[in-house]
Amino acid sequence: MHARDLIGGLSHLVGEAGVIRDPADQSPYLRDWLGRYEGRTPVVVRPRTTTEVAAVMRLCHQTGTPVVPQGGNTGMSGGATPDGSGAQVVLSLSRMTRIREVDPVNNTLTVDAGVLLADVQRVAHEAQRHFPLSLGAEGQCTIGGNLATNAGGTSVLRYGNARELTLGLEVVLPDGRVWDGLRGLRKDNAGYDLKSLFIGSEGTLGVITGAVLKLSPLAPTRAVAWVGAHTPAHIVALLTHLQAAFGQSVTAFEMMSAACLTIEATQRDDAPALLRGTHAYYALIELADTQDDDLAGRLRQALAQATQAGTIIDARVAEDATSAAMMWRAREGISQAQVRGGKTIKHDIALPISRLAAFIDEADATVAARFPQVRLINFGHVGDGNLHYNALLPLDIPDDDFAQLATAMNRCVHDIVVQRGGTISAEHGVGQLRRDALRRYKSPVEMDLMLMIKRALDPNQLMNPGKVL
Ligand code: FAD
Ligand code: 2HG
Ligand code: ZN
Repeated sequence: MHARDLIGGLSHLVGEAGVIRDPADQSPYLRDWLGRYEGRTPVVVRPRTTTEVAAVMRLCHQTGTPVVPQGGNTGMSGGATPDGSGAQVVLSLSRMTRIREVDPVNNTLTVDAGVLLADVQRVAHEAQRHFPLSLGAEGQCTIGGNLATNAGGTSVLRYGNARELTLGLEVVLPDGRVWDGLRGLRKDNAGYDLKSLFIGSEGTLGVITGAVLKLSPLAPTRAVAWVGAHTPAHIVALLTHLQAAFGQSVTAFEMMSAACLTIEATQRDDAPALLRGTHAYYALIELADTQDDDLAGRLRQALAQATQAGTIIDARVAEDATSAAMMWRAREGISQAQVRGGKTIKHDIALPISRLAAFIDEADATVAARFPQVRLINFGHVGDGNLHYNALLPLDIPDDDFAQLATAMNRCVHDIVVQRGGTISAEHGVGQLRRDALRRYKSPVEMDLMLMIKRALDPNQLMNPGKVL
């Protein structure tokens, strides 16, 4: 089908307001958040309902048109960016923003896929409930994108990742059929777990149009602390100490190396909440509970014990909500600071928590020897064994040199991760960034199983081609 006829057909299905034809208006949909990938499209199509998504997918199926689903376009692996062919339609869910049902008795919230994560959190809160998925991009990313990438974030330690927070799904299949799996059930073993298959499939198997999300009770008492330590091994020891003392109340446990805070040191406004001295590593800890039995005081005591025992060097418990927010800002600003500070080589890895410290020792030494020109920016969700073991290079490094260095460094770091029983993709997805690495590290059996699933669900290879597999 000629592109003009395709665009006409799509506009007939979703209305003129639902198609973006003008290249200037399309541009925010064609470049990823990190500015690493840029593609082309004949049209960005923005349906408002599942019925419209189904009609779009039917037309694309009939015409052999490839489709790239997109939510808030905050992904970090290039998964939502079309390629340069100009043949792939971008299917944006951003106009599907309906809250379908709040069920406080079942503790569930049913939403369209295009609802922003921050809006899901807000609606849950208005119902006196908590939706615990939390990440730096929550004001821009959509629940559909969160599920498609099986997003993690800062409270996985206590509540699990996006998959564990989802009870039901609605998915439009590549041929336009709708699978209505919007069940709010906590037990459902009737057949294969299709929901889990679509979650984390990064738009390569179908379009997620709706979800039933699991809510938790509010845990209004919070205690937040900022800690300095000599090494990652000490930070891990602190995690064990706090989990023994506070159990499930340990909600977030994040680590960052000193370099993470110095990327844009001159622009910092959070310094008053952090520690006075500088330390090689820091941890940000959040405890949360349903009742107030001096959580902050008990945390202060536990941290004093850890200081006395030599596990950490210094600690500060936030005195109020403002200092707690400053501590979180210091942590969550790292991604944006990297974008401003240079070109970043990303590693989104996970290892068993017991092996994290030894991994960092080996990787730091190897990187220093082989890639002395990079500046390591190592931070992440230590409570989940997940590190963003990134490297920063000057903004003016030529693209070819950067690409060569990134390939060599990715290979070096991933080899160490895999040798130590870890994964090369923890929470950001594979997208196009880690597609080759996936092939390198997955066994032939695992690759074969994934390709069989892909062929069964998307025999014409129209769903997000070039991503994941
Ligand atoms: P997009 O970027 O639009 O898409 C991501 C992938 O999902 C693509 O493959 C796309 O094709 C697919 N997709 C999107 N919507 C659908 C749909 N409805 N159906 C099928 N496929 C779909 N991620 C974490 O896990 N943890 C973090 O802590 C975290 N912090 C971040 C902080 C910042 C500042 C930024 C910019 C990003 C962060 N991310 C993090 C990455 C990103 O925000 C998440 O991966 C998020 O879940 C992506 O949602 P999105 O709506 O922006 O998806
Ligand atoms: C975070 O944990 C995000 O802040 C982004 O997952 C990580 O910038 C990154 O690599
Ligand atoms: Zn992260």
